[in-house]
This record gives sequence, structure tokens and C-alpha cells, in this order.
Amino acid sequence: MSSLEQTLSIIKPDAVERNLENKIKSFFTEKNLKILKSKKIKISKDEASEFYKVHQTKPFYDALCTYLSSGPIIVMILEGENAVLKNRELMGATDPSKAEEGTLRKMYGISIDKNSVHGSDSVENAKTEIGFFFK
Ligand code: IDP
Ligand code: MG
Repeated sequence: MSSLEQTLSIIKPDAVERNLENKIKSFFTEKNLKILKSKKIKISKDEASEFYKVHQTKPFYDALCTYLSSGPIIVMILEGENAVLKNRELMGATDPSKAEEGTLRKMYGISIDKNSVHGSDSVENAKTEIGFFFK
């Protein structure tokens, strides 16, 4: 079954810093995920804490929020057939050392915390996350 979906993608500070924006964007468009909207922003730690609040009980929560607010990020709405799952597949596993060959995190991720990209994990969460960044 296929359905046209939108998902939120973020190019995280480690990847923006290494000028990977264009490479990552081309990767998505070559795989038929259309970039509907894109903006480069820097968020505050409070905003990062709100965005990642599902992780508030995790031991890495504070470091994660500090990290996401540490430098510019690119937030994007991607659209395509099964875009949510497709983006997750293109990203690869959370830990780059466990990600499959050819995935973004395998190619560009530095470590489990500096793993270059974020992607919504469900259609429901995609709606919430898109609403968070694109009012
Ligand atoms: P995801 O980004 O693959 O969806 P999540 O489990 O939702 O992974 O975690 C959100 C982010 O938190 C990850 O992308 C990663 O940057 C960070 N993270 C997850 N697990 C760990 C960990 O065990 N140590 C440090 N950072 C982590
Ligand atoms: Mg997640």
C-alpha cells in the first residue's frame, strides 16, 4: 500500500557545519522525496527541549537538547510516497556505526549523538513536528 505523506527532516548542526546541506538535499530528491519547504534556523535550548520532550526521561536528554541548539540547523518538509518510513530508511540506524551502507548516517554520521539527520518516526509525529517548525 502506498500513500502520499509529508515528514519532517532536520539536518543537524554537525552536518550543517560540514557543509553537507546540498549533498543531503540532493540525496533526498534523487530518491523521490520532494523538499516542499526548507529553512536554516538556530533554535534555543528551550525550543530544543520542547521538540525532543518525548525523550525527557532519557539520560541523554540534556546533552541532546544542548546539541540541537548548538548551531544552525536546516528544517525541511519532505513529501513523497510513504515519506515517513522512506526517510527513516534513507537515514539509517540511530547509531551510525550500526547504520547500513548507503544510508545518510552511515555516510555522514560521526557518532550516536552527532548523527547528522533527524526524521519523524510516524505520520502522527510528522504532523506535530511539521507544525512545530512551520506554523
Ligand atoms: P532517532 O533520531 O533515530 O529517531 P531517537 O531514539 O528518537 O533516535 O533519539 C533521538 C536522538 O537522540 C538521536 O538521533 C540521537 O542524536 C540521540 N540519542 C539517541 N540515543 C542516544 C544515546 O544512547 N546516547 C546519546 N544520544 C542518543
Ligand atoms: Mg526519534
